[in-house]
Amino acid sequence: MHYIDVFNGDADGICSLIQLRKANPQKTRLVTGVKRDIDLLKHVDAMPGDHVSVLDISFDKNRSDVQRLLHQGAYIEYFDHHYRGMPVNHSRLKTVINDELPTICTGLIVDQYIGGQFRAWALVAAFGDNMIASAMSLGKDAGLSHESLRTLQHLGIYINYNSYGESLSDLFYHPDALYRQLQQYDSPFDFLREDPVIYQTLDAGYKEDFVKAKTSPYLYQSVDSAVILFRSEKWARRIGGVYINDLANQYPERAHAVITEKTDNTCTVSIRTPLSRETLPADQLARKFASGGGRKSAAGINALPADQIDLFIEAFKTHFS
Ligand SMILES: [Mn+2]
Repeated sequence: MHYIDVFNGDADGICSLIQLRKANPQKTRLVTGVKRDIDLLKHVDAMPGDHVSVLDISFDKNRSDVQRLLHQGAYIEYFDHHYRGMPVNHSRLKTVINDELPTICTGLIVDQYIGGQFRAWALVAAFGDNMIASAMSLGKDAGLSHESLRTLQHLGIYINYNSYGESLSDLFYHPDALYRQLQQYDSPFDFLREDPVIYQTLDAGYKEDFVKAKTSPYLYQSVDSAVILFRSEKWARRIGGVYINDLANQYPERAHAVITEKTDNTCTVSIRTPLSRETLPADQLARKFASGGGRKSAAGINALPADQIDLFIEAFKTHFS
């Protein structure tokens, strides 16, 4: 009987699994990837009695593999906050999914599930998913100072930043290696004190990429929405997703899209609903395109054909005006 942990390579995925495995230690096989690699369950095969834990990847995108693994005799526990779609009922499947609230991430769902035992890691997860208000209020309730919370926020942003790329070679750290490093510490504060190099590396990379991001052209800009184009370069593939969070925080009235060219004549698109008017869900717009998906406040399209950029911009303008 084997344990297999399948998790998104971003801060929310990594910090969700840290909490789960601290609360329930097991020797496990890890399956993860870049942030946009979300149909991860297709890489998993199970034997009868195997335990598969899935964190922070859409149930909707993995449903057929959930059914296949159940058929193979696996037990599955599934924690997530992305679009679920049609549920599956099975005695060996346990789902802890909340795709209703834009203020809850997988890290906070796992935090509730294990009774808040490793809360600081849950806060890193929430900051990574840009759920600042949730993280701040939960952190203050836990008695953390504003300065400590800022520290966790930076760590969340940097781990999230590390997960963006077209392939693993764009990343500073492979998410499974990063998980193994972080997992050694009961608290992110211990990690930061005892192993400062990872943080320093991501901090330097982030700042360097961010300076370059600011020079990127706007394809469209109005008072209530903005679309930015990033060329196909390593730094652009890394910074796009966190740069857009920064813009969303800076201009809460505005909807944002960052289009990043890939090497195969398609683009990835990141979309953020205006924080101050969460009227029209971003995932609704994203799902109008073949490889689109995500959440109400943050969504994306994994492979938009380059010749559909204009089509997307029109749909984006209509959706958010
Ligand atoms: Mn998440």
